[in-house]
Amino acid sequence: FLTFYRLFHQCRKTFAPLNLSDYEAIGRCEQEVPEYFNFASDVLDKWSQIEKEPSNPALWWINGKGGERKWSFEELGFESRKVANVLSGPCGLQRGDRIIVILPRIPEWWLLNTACMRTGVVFIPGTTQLTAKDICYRLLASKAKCIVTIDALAPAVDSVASQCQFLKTKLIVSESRRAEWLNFSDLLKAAPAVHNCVKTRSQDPMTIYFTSGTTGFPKMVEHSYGSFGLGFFICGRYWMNLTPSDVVWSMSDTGWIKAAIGNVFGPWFQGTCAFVHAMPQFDPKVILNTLCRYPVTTLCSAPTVYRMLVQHDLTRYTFKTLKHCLSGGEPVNPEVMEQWKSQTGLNIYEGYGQTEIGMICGNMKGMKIKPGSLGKAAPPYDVQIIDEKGSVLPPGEEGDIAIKIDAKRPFTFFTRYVDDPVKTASTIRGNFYITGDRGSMDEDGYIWFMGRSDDVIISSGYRIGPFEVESALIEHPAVVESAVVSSPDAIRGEVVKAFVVLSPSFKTHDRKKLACELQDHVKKVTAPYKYPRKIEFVEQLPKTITGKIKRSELRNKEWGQI
Ligand code: BCO
Repeated sequence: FLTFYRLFHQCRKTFAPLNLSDYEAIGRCEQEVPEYFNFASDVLDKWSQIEKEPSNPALWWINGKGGERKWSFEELGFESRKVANVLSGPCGLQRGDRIIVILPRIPEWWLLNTACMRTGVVFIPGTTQLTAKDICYRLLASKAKCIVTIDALAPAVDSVASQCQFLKTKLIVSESRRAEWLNFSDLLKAAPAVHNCVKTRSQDPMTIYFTSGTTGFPKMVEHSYGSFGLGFFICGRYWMNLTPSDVVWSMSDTGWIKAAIGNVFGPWFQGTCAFVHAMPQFDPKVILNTLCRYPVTTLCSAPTVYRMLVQHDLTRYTFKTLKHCLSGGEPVNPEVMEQWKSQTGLNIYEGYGQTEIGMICGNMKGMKIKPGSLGKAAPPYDVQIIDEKGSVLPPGEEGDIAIKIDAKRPFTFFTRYVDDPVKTASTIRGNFYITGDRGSMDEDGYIWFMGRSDDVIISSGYRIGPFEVESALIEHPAVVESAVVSSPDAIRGEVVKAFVVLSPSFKTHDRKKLACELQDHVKKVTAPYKYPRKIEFVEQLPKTITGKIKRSELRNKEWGQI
């Protein structure tokens, strides 16, 4: 059937306009966003009809143990149409339904992502570090009808499934069968190959990310077909500097927007190969050896990864084809850029953005890099530094990093925090969207990051809400109360630090052992990346007159500002 299918597509190749200059004009807001847009049918299927030279695959996946899969755009189309039929057939999903996909870096994640676009099912990715409690919260908050995961996480899902009244279907990606779960590969084998992609409006919801804030549990950031698909064109072309002959390796976990930028929309808009290493455990040597063995031209990673890589003697490695390096998710220090450059000859081009708004600043290829700066505003954004009244500040003055929105929101913005209009509205001050980050702009328009204006912790590129960690800690009998703040760290930029007040019966316990016990406890209750890497036991916490914990006082002490 595949041979027939290929022949059929071969015949269609000449009728395949993919007008990238239109998408560029839309990305720059020089052309209206089309009423209808679907990345699968308007971009991926168009690439599959174009004779590309060189014929790089669309997806190149390896697992480091000999496992490898390479799919052309055509094969990606073929497989993802079958997955679309799995979703709308046996999984019983309809357009607008929501699906939670918690998968490691395996090819099925890319198929499901694409299949959701084809069916109009709203894709909600999650990191595999999520615990049963995190999963339960996400299932209830999103009202997802289906969840997809692997063997390792199926017991966690089963342990909470009975509490999740909206959940109808569990789909497992596994070699073995599990009771009450549909098996992905069984269904894929039986699925028909023909599927008509739904026609989606640019404003239709496409994906939801759970993202942490200062208060409460993670909020649902909703993106549309326009904001997500069209929104990443400029980023892929100018920041990532991608062409059809490039091979980009973006290391992000599949649960974060960075995976969408670096592994899906950024590369695939430009016809570029997305290279993926399964890498279940982070290992700098594996990264360095992979760069020596595979023709990766573009590397995209969190600064923490670069910090870990420069601990090694990089001159011992000869990277096969690497020519462009990118970082994002947290600030990269000038020293690390310097070390990377002196050992590899390559610059690191920093990009800055958020789950809500994609990439808003960047060091585009060819631009002068000012180490330590986030670069300049990226089209279509007008980024400014403003004061608390919403007035633009002059160069050099510290204020809120904000985006001018004028009459209408940039089309690249998230549509809303689902079920939270108050929170959605709170991001706007006058004519500006407030990022929650503080910074300044220099005379040349470069933005300099200073820190968060709230209590959110950015550690190793993760956005961590202190409330989530404090809520996990309080579940331990030793903890009376705690305050969680950021603390400086040479490798991770900042780490989570918990100030803990112990209950009387635990005061005589071995503090070192107790700290480890609390760390393990947090890793079990919530996603382990949030665990407090530093713990200090205190008699009491600083509080306001109304009893509110003064996290800022503790944070300032950590960062030496008191
Ligand atoms: O460091 P530890 O060993 O003490 O702890 C680690 C893990 O060992 C532990 N853990 C993981 N799974 C566990 C577990 N413990 C118990 N049970 C389990 N099942 O938890 C800790 C997790 O920390 P980690 O994820 O930082 O691990 P690691 O191996 O040090 O990874 C380093 C990085 C740099 C690869 C990782 O931190 C990372 O991927 N960071 C980047 C995050 C990212 O992509 N952020 C971008 C978000 S999108 C965005 O910012 C918008 C931009 C437009």
